[in-house]
Amino acid sequence: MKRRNFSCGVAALSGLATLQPAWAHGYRVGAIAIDHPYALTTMPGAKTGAVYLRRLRNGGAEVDHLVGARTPKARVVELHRSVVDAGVMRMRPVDAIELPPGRELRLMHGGEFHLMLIELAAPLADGDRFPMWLRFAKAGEQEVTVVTQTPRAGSGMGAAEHRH
Ligand SMILES: [Cu+2]
Repeated sequence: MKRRNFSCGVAALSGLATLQPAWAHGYRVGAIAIDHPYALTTMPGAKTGAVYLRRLRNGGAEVDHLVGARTPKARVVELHRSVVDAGVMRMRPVDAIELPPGRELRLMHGGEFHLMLIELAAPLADGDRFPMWLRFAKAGEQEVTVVTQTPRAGSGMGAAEHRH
């Protein structure tokens, strides 16, 4: 299952690279590099949404953790992990996402981790940009701009993953 999710993420990545190169954006805080924060569009009336990071890289020599996030777009942001439970994909809040030294992690739709927006102030529309602060245990806090985009037809994993 994990392998299948990974190839799905790669497919979405290549789609972004060819269709919307102008959207690529990145940030750095301490030893942590944050590549392309994005959200997927939500249905009208939706109370939850999700934010993803194309890549999170710890270039330092020590482990760090993503421990939280906040944005004016939602009352609360939770760190979520998708797990397969008796054949059904479920999301569970986690306290932290580990970033081992010298490693990179993909937090893409269809993947293992995402940032869940709880009680959205308004639905997320294609092209919306909004600020989010990511908090790392060691590196500290970094403001990023999240770009909202429509999932590519055929990737299909995002919608399925977000049933609570
Ligand atoms: Cu979630």
